Amino acid sequence: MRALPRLLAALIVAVPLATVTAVANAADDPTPVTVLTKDFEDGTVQGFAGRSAETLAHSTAQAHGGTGSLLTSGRTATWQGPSLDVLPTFTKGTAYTVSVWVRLSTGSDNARLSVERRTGGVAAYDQVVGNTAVSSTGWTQLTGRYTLATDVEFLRLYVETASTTNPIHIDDVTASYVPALPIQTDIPSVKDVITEFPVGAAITGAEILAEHGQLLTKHFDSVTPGNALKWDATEPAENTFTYAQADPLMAYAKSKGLAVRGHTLVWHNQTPAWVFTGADGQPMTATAEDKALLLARLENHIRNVAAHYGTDITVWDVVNEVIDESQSDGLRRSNWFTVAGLDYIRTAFRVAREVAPHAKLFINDYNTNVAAKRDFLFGLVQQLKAEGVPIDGVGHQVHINVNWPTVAETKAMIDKFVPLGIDQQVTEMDVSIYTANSENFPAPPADRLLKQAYVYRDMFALFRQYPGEITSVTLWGLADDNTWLDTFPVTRKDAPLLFDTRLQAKSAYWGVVDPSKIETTSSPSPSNPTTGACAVTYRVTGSWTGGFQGEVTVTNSGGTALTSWNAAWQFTGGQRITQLWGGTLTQSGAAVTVGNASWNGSLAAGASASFGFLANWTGSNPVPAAFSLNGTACTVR
Ligand code: 9MR
Repeated sequence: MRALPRLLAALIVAVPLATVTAVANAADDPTPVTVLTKDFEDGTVQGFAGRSAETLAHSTAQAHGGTGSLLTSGRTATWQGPSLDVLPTFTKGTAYTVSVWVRLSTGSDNARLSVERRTGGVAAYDQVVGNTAVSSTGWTQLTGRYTLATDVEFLRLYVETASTTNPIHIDDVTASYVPALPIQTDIPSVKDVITEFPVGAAITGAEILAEHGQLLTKHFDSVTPGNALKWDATEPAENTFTYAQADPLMAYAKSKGLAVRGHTLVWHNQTPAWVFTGADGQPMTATAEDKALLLARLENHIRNVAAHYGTDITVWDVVNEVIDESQSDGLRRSNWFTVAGLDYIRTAFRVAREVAPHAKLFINDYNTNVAAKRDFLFGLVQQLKAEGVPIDGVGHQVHINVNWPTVAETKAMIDKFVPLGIDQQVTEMDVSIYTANSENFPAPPADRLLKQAYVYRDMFALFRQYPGEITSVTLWGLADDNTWLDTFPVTRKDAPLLFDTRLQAKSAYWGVVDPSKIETTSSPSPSNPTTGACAVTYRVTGSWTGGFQGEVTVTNSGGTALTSWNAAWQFTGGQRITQLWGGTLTQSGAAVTVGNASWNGSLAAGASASFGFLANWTGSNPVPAAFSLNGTACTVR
């Protein structure tokens, strides 16, 4: 059965690379389209209103840009603040970058930017930017991304605070989006190339829409709802079960023939506080009474959630992250464990098997490549299986980075569990481009993307050596535009997946699909001859508060043709490039280096190449004084 798909895969992989890169670059105009601008320069509140009985007024006491801002006073609760109807402005499935400048009239606090949406009269609240320190001494920008995933009849953007009700100034509110690129349809589908096991992606609400849905169904065999099946989403109040988040994902998966990994029935995170509150209203402790109540709640939860989806969910992460290798017995001191000991795990598997006898039942954890953690997990699974607890498999999350762990450690992780004769699945794989919390790249550096491609190549090659043991591999996200690593362990843009923020295949994708293409999809190219002479034109083609667009033309005015080039300059005003086209970007502090793109590296004597970019600035935006091309100083025109 396997030989044929492999042969087909080999044929499909033989697509010439030129076609591939051409598609990625053709329609690539990343100029954002601005759909909302509120500058409060016309003396009005520009359509803003309160969320309750607050007073909104135009103000000239403070202004971020120009002379006016919007002041919201008379707040009697922290959730009250300026709000704007964005129902006519936001379209379902489009990812908006939203920005609001905030300043308090007195004191300091944390502010949040959120969206309230209502469907059928039921309200839900989406956080766009979490708690951010704000004060009366300066302006703070709250900026984040928001994608509406559902049909709504009410949609309002609002600012609130965490603890005080001091008046709030806001100014320069904007929302913009970068038009979606079509997905590449002429590259091999990951699922056709990897035939040893199904390959999946974790998804959130909006990832079944438009281009995201197309990317998902082109490349993947299965999905894991990233948050929609967790306890806080499915049973927010005792015995009140809601499937509003998961049902649309499940229906989509079913209609497209995607398998579903159920994640997760029991976890210490994203579990509402009521679960661990005793009948007396106090936090549960290790009493017989509390334990009985907790296990009854657990049983009721699993009976309802697992039964709701029946045979549509073929694999469940029954318990998640129960190991803590810093404990002498290796068991996480969660509320579950403190109140119920190991019985919570025993109960969870027993009930899950009863309600979902068709499903494979998994124990899932991260850092299972760390020897101490791996060995504790092994010991626990061995013990529970000996007791007859129905564990079918171990889930390795595989949240790793470009430097860690080694393939050998990962191999040891898999080998360890082979003697148990159980399934193993890679459940949440991603490969961060960061190797330290202190790093923060404005754009993924080429060398990190290359390393990442090798990691994906090597890890998939390893997994494919275990077709009998590894029964699926799931990536924790679809593309770099939506990854949990953007806010963990610190807030910064990460790029840990196979497709970039515009859903185009990265070198990481080629690492999985056809490693021979990695080098050719990564630039700048290694050969980098110096040039005799050069000229540079630098133009700011558009500028707005906090941002600008630039265009650079480099000319080879030496006598020798170049096969690749590298332009470099310093941004002395703290400007940061956020997107670049027509080249490959590395920015480290003030130092910017742009290498050629795959199609414009050849520069005959006298020939020019251009690239463009979007950047952020604050304070001032000085034009760089000097440029070099392949290390040679250039004339600035
Ligand atoms: O991807 C999930 C993210 O959106 C949530 O904010 C986060 C918080 O609990 O959980 C993420 O998923 C986690 C998964 O459920 C279990 N392993 C670690 C994942 C990343 O935190």
